[in-house]
Amino acid sequence: MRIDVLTLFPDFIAQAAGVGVVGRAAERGLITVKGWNPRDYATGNYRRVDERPFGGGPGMLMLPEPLETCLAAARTDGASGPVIYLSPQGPRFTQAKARALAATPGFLLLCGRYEGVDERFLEAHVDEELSIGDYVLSGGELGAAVVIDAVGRLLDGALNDAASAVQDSFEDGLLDCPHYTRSERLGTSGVPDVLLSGDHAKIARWRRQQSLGRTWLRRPDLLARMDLSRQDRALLAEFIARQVSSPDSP
Ligand code: 9WO
Repeated sequence: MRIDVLTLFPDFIAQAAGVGVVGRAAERGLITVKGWNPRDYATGNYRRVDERPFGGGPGMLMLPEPLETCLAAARTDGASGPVIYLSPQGPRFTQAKARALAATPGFLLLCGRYEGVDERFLEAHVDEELSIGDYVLSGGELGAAVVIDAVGRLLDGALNDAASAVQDSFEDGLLDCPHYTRSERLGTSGVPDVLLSGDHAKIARWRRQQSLGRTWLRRPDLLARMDLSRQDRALLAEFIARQVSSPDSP
């Protein structure tokens, strides 16, 4: 997969995509993340990339010309796929969207700065908008880093253990179960007995029940849209019954 990022801060993107699971995926040749700086395509002695808005008001906008030349350079270099603009105006970026993007050969991410991008550039060149949440940042780079991380770790071979991707929070629409380390200092105190039992079927059942229960407690909106199996409904019913009889147990 190839991801090309149009940004005034390509170093930030390179850093974010260079560590951890995604960094390793890049070393393995599974993903290439390339930054493109509109500043490098700006003209004039000052290489300006910003300009004042028509209609007045505070702040500056990103000039369309350097963005257009920059995008053309990325395309000539082989960048392919849709141009995605990170902005709070877009539909929410979700795990489902991460899966969909991970199944494509690549895409481009446009990171805005200042008060935004000239609308005519967006109309002409942007295929999709994505928001990572309802807050205003100082630029799209953190959003781009989130998308690259969520997508990159889903690529085949990115995770050392394929099972860990399946176990993840959200991969099956549920929240994660609690985890306990084999800590020398803490020992086994406070660790649920079932995890020390060695009974793997029982452990799997407990984890599934915790996932269902936590989702019910913390994100009932997620459960409402799901279609649980009979077994899952039974596990959840048992969790809820226990919750009612001892509401303060974990
Ligand atoms: C609007 C605005 C109005 C008055 C004064 C300052 C202002 N800044 C902005 C604004 O929305 N700035 C954006 C900063 C311009 C485009 C890039 N920026 C951005 C992207 N902020 N937050 C995001 C973002 C991206 C993805 N998901 C969530 C937030």
